[in-house]
Order: sequence, then structure tokens, then C-alpha cells
Amino acid sequence: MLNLVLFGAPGSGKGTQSKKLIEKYQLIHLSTGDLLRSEIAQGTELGLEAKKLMDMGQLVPDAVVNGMISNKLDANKSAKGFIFDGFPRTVAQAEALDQLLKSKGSSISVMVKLNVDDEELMHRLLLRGKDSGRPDDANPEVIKKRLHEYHSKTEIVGDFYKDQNKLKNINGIGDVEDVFAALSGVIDSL
Ligand code: B4P
Repeated sequence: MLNLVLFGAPGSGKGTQSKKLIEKYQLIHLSTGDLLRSEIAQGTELGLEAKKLMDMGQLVPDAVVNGMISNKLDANKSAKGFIFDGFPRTVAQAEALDQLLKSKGSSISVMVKLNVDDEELMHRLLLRGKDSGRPDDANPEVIKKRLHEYHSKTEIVGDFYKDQNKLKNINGIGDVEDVFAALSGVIDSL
């Protein structure tokens, strides 16, 4: 199985690159952001709770996202592999994911980190906010909060995989196709 963690700050291109990767490698795409937005769209209790936090740029509790990922792994038992997009975002989530995969006789193959500076991230998210309809992209203060959450709680997850010799860094700035070529190069080298 090929299990890829696509890692990076909000707006670093995880969603953009995931769309291209699933086509090329036939992997199942698991985006906790998309799963949460689907809960919001359906108006579930979980979605209503998550929306309050997401609209403020805060992370949703670990137990909520861990549960969603566990359900999705169970629902895709014959998958060739998974792209984890936007998950894990805390060390507790990374530990939970390791345990979940271990219980299925599997593990993370690689984490690829898309490196993009905060100025470019702010620019991209505000640009997307103009037509995405996403409340968390529309307000610079909310974007700042998301970047703060990333630097204070999420960035450290890179070290978790670095310690396992699974972290690969790539430049996330530049043409989408060039970033994709760098990403594919990492996967093809496995
Ligand atoms: P996510 O949905 O994961 O969203 P994201 O991090 O903002 O976006 P992504 O990195 O995928 O950016 P994209 O490719 O779209 O999270 C939203 C919220 O959900 C979080 O704030 C949190 O509240 C909650 N949440 C999700 N997962 C969670 C978890 N595990 N635990 C707790 N809470 C969780 O790119 C952005 C823009 O850049 C696009 O407009 C794109 O076109 C553009 N772009 C991409 N690549 C580019 C390039 N190379 N050059 C120029 N522009 C580019």
C-alpha cells in the first residue's frame, strides 16, 4: 500500500495537488477539511460544532477528525493506498493514525511537505476567498489565526515523521505543474 501524508500550511496546495495525485496513482483521497465541509453542508450536529471552530480559524477536536478517518479507512478496505490531506494536524492525530494503520497491518509510506511562506499563503487564500464562498478564506484575521494554529500545533507534526525518516520537503512555490512534478518524483522514488 502507498500511504502518503500531504503536509503543509493552509493554502500550501494540498487540495490542489491531491486532485492530480489521485488521478495519476489511483489512491483514495481523504481530506479532513472536505469531510468537515460535507458535514456542515448536511447540517449534522458534528458539522454545526465544527463550523463554529472552522469559521474562527481554529482546529476541530482530535477525537472528531480521528473518528472520521477511522470510518473512511474501514469503508475502503480494498484501496491501493490513501492520500491524507490536512490530516494529521496535531501530534495526537499523528499517533492515532499510526495506531489505526498498524491495526490494519499498514503504515505511512512518506510525508511530503509543501513549503510556502506566509506572505504567499495569505495572498493565495484571500484570492480563493473572493469566489470560493469559504468563510475561513474571506477574512485576513481568520487566515492569520489559521497560520498561527499551523505554526503552533501542526508544523511540529513534520518532526514526528522526520524522526521516522519519512519526511520529504519540496518547494510549494511556483507553477502547479512544477510542484506536481517534484511530488511525483518523490513518490516514484519509493
Ligand atoms: P483544509 O480544508 O485542510 O484547507 P486548507 O489547509 O486551507 O487548504 P489547502 O492546503 O488544501 O489549500 P489548496 O490546495 O486548496 O482546512 C480547513 C479547516 O478545517 C481548518 O482550518 C480546520 O479548522 C479544519 N480542519 C481540517 N482538518 C483538520 C484536522 N485534521 N484537525 C483539526 N481541524 C481540521 O490551495 C489554496 C489556494 O492556493 C487555492 O486557491 C489554489 O488554487 C491556490 N494554489 C494552489 N497551488 C498553487 C500554486 N502552486 N501557485 C499558486 N496558487 C496555488
